[in-house]
Amino acid sequence: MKIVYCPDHRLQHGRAELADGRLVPVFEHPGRLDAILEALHRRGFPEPVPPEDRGLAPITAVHEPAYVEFLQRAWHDWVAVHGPDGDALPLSWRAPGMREDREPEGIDGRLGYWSFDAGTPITAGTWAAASAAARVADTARMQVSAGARVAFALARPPGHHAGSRFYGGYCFLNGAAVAAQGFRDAGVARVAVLDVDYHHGNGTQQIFAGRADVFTVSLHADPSFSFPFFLGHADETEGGTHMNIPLPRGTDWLSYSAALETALARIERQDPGALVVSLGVDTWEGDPICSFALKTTDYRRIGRRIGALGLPTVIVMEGGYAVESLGANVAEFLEGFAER
Ligand code: SS9
Ligand code: ZN
Repeated sequence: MKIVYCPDHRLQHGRAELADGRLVPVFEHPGRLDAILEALHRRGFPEPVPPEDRGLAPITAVHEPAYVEFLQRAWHDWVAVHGPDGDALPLSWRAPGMREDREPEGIDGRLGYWSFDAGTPITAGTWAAASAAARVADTARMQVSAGARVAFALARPPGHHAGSRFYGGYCFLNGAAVAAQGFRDAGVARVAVLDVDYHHGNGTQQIFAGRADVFTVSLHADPSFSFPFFLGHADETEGGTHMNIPLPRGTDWLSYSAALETALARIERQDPGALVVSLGVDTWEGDPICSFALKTTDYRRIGRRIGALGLPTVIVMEGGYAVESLGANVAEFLEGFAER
């Protein structure tokens, strides 16, 4: 198993997010990857390799250039108005009936224009960290295109909530989408993306909506009670190119495994030439911001089951906020994947 990693993830370390009516320390922080790296090292996984830099092309293959330019400039523009002492957080968004066609000029308006939540701070290092994460996913995909059976993109900030022209849910650039589009551009006719993060992969769904060449599937907490709230219901099939499996609070292995079988059967029917897995382990029973009930040993079973598809696979790290168990949960998944 190839593991790709870049220490520049540390450059994204927000001070605060708005959660449950309070500004609280961010849940998505550099210590998450420290914990995973340490667990993989201890269990004898191969040492990670650094990403290659192929410029902006892999990013603009799935994100609008104007959005990418906004991300590159946002901190600079924020500091010019508000100074460097707080994170850049949006406070206002357009509602139905308001203008979609006019990007505001000031940074406060532009933050709202390009985002969908107030939990995703932009900092001095956001662009550097998010673009490094995209390079990690791109390089993992290149490793698989070059013949590796599986590569793990050990990256943060995560990506599956980021769409072609919006950020939110701790995500800025969609690494799973970069990898899936990379497979397509390398000649794979049909690619599948399987998102097992607790949260619905709304960015990935939006980026590939209606595209028969990239089939996307997401298993997640029902948006009727969980973030991202406004996408992720079962009736969103995007003309047969997408599948959502929303699940209730308290979902444990018994019901999760049944949903996983449904997703895998659908992927097999699609007969893809490559698979991208959005791996979130915030489905763990002790996650501080989620409400599923999977156990550490369940991740081995999930990994084994996905690995049994036998597809060339890129695994992209997404969520998981219980730092004490992150390493074990990810390692169990990867070991299960590599079995057989
Ligand atoms: C927690 C706020 C939740 C969004 C979570 C995004 C997870 C990405 N009180 N904010 S995997
Ligand atoms: Zn999540």
